[in-house]
Order: sequence, then structure tokens, then C-alpha cells
Amino acid sequence: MGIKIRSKMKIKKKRIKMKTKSQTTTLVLSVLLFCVTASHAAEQTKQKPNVLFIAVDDMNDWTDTLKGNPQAKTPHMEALAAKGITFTNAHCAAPACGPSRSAIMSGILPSTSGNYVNKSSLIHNPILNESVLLPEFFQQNGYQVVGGGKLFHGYHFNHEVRGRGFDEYFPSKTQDLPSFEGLKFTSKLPLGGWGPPADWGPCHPDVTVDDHPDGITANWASEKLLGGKLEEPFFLGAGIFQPHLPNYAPQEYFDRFPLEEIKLPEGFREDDLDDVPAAHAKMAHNPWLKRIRQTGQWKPAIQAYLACTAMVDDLIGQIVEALEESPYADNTIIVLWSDHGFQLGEKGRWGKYSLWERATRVNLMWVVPDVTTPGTTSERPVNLLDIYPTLASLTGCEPPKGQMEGKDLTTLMKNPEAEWDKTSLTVFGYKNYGLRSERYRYITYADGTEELYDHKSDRWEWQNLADNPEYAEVKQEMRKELPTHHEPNGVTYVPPKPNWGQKKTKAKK
Ligand SMILES: [Ca+2]
Repeated sequence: MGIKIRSKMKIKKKRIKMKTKSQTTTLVLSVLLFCVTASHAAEQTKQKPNVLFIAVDDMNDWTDTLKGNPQAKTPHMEALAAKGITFTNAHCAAPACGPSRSAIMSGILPSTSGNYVNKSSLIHNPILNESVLLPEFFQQNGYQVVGGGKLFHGYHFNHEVRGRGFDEYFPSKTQDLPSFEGLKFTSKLPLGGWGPPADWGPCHPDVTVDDHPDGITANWASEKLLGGKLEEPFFLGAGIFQPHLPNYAPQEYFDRFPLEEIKLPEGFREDDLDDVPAAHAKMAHNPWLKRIRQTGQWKPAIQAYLACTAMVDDLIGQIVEALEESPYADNTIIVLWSDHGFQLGEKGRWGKYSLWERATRVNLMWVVPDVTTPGTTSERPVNLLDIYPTLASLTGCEPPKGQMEGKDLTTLMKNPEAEWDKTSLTVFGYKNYGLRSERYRYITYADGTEELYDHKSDRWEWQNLADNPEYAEVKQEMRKELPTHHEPNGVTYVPPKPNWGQKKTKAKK
């Protein structure tokens, strides 16, 4: 609303200016026109929109906007949705941090690059290494490029990309995540034996969100925006790490979700895997749910995911509010995305790494001054791969030739119901594909086995229709959308074990 009022005022001011000019002498008019033309050209260059790029890790559709779980509380994302457009049928290019983010940052499909899993190297992959990565793209187009927190996959950023394309990075160009050292705990963490990367729990009551690595990233982003020292046009990326495991958050967020009120996922069914080909387990084995159930930790783990999501929502609210209070509010595009979904028990899984809806569906929201209409949604199938070409289009910067495999979403921003014959593709590993149309999900694995779900009647993908002859034509149509090129697995990079500050997470004395 505010954005609209402000742009109307701008137009009115311009009109008054024109009227004054028409009343001057011819000579003065010519001089003025020359000045106006020159200043207009300068203004056009200056007026390239800024980009606020907010990334969230492992956030599935348990949000108010995507309605994947009524227990979720995300009022700030809901407020953001009211300002722009939410894509409700958006999916990742890959259901893992590394390949998903490599695809976002390059605009290249995993099946084209061979960057399929977290261990796939980025810089030792010639296709990706020779591509213009998104920060580099903005740098080359005269933007000031700053970033903080998790934007690339951690290994890629800290050990490979090392700040490439960024003028400035927080905390540094070799460390994307702020320190976990401010986190202390009173109680023993539930899966202590597994180590922090797979754990969860509330922090010591003295710990506030400002001590949390994500709070630190959000404070950095807010200070950047409010400090007034960014050079326009700028690209500011803020990467929030939660609700990625370990799900640590201040106690107040756990208090918002009393354990006795926690419900198990609506999409869970004990016999759900009975009609699913075995290939899914080969693609990525995941034993966590079994362990979580055995130790009676299912509801506490769900509570922790909801708590961390609520914290992230607060931080999104903080960053967006900082933008709105900044001098850049009227000329900044906001794009918010999560890198893939997460299963909290559905289909026997705790984690991502699958081609089902729970792992592929993501949050994708945009606020684009003078382009998006407040409070709109689009159900057309879109992909995170579309972010790069869309940003190029919205900023008027020419995208690198032959690199973009996603689509420009501007058409849907202007008309959310515009004709859109595209499907959305998720790739995980060599020749494993999940394809989402407006109605169906089709999955095909490297061994040729298949799944097909009708979302019109089966939102939890309980009934595999792949063997039902009535759907032969649907399958045939979906298959036409699959990639024709299947790049072999790229170079593997085995990074050093991350330091989670494990010793620092012991009980506070
Ligand atoms: Ca992730």
C-alpha cells in the first residue's frame, strides 16, 4: 500500500515539473530539455532497482502462506505475502542445500551441470565454474554486492567460492555462518550422542535471538539497510540458517508451541511406502525417523522445527522492516526463498533428499515495486531456477548468454493466472527426476521405476497411480518435459568436517 502511495506522489511531482517547463521561453526550454534529458539518462542508470535477497534453509511449507501445517505461526511472512506475490506451487531444482543453491546461483539445472548432491564440487565443475554466478552478475552490472549468512551451500562458500562476486561478506569471505558460540543450553540435548548437526532444543533462558547466528545475520542485514551507506544499486543477500538442523532457538520460541498441543504431521501414514518403488531408498537412505520414534522424540522434534520456523519468521520481519524504514524502500525488490522442503516423518523420512512434495515445495515470495500487486498468489508451477532470469529481467540487466535454464516470472507477477505451460523440475542424483505440473507429480528414478500423484484429490501423495492404465497419457505428457541431457556426476569434493562448536553446547554452569 505504502509503496503505491509513494509512487503516485513521485508521478505527481514529475507532472508539476513538466507544467512549469511549458511556460518558459523557447531558449530556456531547449536548455532545460537538454538538462532534463541528461539528468533523465543519469537517473535511469541510478534508478536500477536494488535487490534484497533473503534465503532460508530447509523451510518447508509449514508456513501460514503455504498452509502445510495449521500449527505453524509465521505472521511476518504473511505480512510480506500481503505486500507482493507468493508462488504457492514453487519447487527447488534439487532437494539438498548444495545442488539447490548451485542451481539458483548459476541458473543451470543439476542435470546440465552434474552438480547433484552436497558433495558435488562447484569450482571443480567446469560448467558451474565458468558460469557467471549471481553475485558476479550483479557486480558486473555495476551493483554493490554484499552478503551475510548462508547463501551458497556452506562448503561451497567457505572452501570453494570464497566470496567470489561479493564486495563484502559477513562474517567473512571464508565463513558464511556467524558463530554458534553464543548458544548455551541448560538441558542435555535429546540426541546428544549424534552430535549437534542432528539435534534440537531450547537454549539457556539467558540466550536471546541476538546471540543466535541467525539473529546476528539479521542484525547485520538490518544495520546495513539502516546505515544509509549502501551504494545504489545494491544487491544485499541475507541467508538465514534455520530451520535447518540443529534446531536451536531461544526458549521463548519453544514456549509458543506447548508440547502437549503438538500434533504429528497430517501427511504421515504408516503404510505410505507400500506402493512406492524401492529406488527412493537407494537414492538416499534415511534412518533418522526410526531413531526419533524409538526415543520418543517425534513431538519434541516437531516442536523444535516449528519454534525455529517462528524465529526465522521474526527475523524476516526484522529485515523487511529495516528495509521499509531505510531510504531504499521505494526502489528495492524483495525476493524470499527457501532452498527446499523438509519431511518430518512423512513417507518414513526425517529430512530432505527426496522427490516428493514435502521435500521439493518451497517458499518463494516477491515484492517488486510497480510490478507485483499486493496480496496476490500464483498456483502456476515455478522453480527456484527462475530466480536468476527473473532478477535479470526486473533489473534490466542482460543475463549471461546461453546460461539461463529457468523462466522469467515477470509474466506471472503481472498476471498470476497467465497461461503457463511449464512444469517444475526437481533433480536428485543422476537420472532421478520429480516433475510437478499444476495438478500432478510425476517421479522417475534412474532404474526406470515411477510414481504419479494427483494433487487434486491427494495432497499428501498417498496413492501412487503410476501403474494405473487410466493415467498412461498423463505420464506420457509429463515425460515429454524431462531433460534430454543427463550430465554424469561431477567432481566430488570432500570438505573438512564442520566445526559446530560442539564442546561449547554443553550445559551452562
Ligand atoms: Ca538446505
